[in-house]
Amino acid sequence: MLKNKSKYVVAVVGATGAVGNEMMSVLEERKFPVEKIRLFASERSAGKTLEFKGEDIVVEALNENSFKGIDIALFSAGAERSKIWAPIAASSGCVVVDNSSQWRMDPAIPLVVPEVNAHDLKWHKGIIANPNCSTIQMVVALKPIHDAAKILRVVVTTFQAVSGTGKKAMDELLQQTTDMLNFREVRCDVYPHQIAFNVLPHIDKFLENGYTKEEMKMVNETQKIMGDKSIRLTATTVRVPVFRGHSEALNIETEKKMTAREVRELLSAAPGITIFDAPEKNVYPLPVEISGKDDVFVGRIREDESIENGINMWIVSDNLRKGAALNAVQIAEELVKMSQ
Ligand code: NAP
Ligand code: 12T
Repeated sequence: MLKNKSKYVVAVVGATGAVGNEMMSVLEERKFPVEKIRLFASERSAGKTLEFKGEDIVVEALNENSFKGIDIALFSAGAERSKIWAPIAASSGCVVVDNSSQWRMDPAIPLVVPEVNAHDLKWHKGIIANPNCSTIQMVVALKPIHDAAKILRVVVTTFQAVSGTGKKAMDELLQQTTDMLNFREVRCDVYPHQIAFNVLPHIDKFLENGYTKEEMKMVNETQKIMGDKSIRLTATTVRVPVFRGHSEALNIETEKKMTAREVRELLSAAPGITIFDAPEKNVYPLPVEISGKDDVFVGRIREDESIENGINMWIVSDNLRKGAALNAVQIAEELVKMSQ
């Protein structure tokens, strides 16, 4: 449990990465009560400095004693690191908010999107899992609809930015794009195929059932966060040559009929959602427009005319903000509220 303090010692594990860097910005912007920040990354980065609130902070490598005196640790250094270090941190009395996939489906660990299931924070035992980026933005939009009309089934297709994979993937998209424009040969290191000027129906590893891990994360994490195993969901996750911002096309079937107008009104009053839905003015959410913003943006809301009770919509959010760093900091903010 987090102690009641006016300021906290906060660690960012994976501080040199795409998500870790964003975590530092979000902590600073939202004026999280930081007494002291400690930054961790691999041994390769130990000794480097990163700026937090105008001050240069030295990056450290992890060791068994690293977490002594730390109140909250935001982890974003990959599942293998979380597997080893999150339990060590938790046993030093530190509360861990973990961004990796390591603990998400562990029944003893809450998986939280504050707009949806902040109540699950009550039963944490030192580690809280932050969901997958594609799941987070989707459940923010699904929750109000589920409460109003009970969702029976969701069919989702994602269009995911390369920043979801990390810094190296952003460099690869930039490099391949410049190589293509200069008639040079393209090299592929991060993805199995060229991502520049291409679309890859493949995110994370393939599983026995023909789906990717990313697709199955969307199924399993949605049921856990919404606390409802009866929601049926099927996903196709696709990588597109976009730097920041995941887009998703959703088809939602509900028990109770909702008109497009009712859904628009419901979502515009819901926390964390902004509606961009004026097709007559070419207004709909776009990754380049919402990059760096906090909300989940929803547009193209319309009835599915092929079934009785169906809604189609388009949702876009910044995968490094709400999809990762912002959601983690919001969880930490909830923990602070609960401790007071
Ligand atoms: P990234 O840009 O590649 O950064 C990886 C970070 O991990 C770097 O700070 C790296 O440090 C650090 N690291 C690597 N090996 C380490 C080690 N042995 N010990 C300590 N630190 C180590 O990746 P990213 O996009 O920020 O993602 C990082 C994590 O966040 C992954 O677990 C990923 O699954 C998760 N993630 C979650 C979501 C989500 O859906 N919520 C979204 C994106 C990412 P160096 O710079 O020293 O190598
Ligand atoms: N492979 O947090 O490549 O489970 O975009 C998030 C993003 C895993 C995760 C990606 C990934 C995760 C990606």
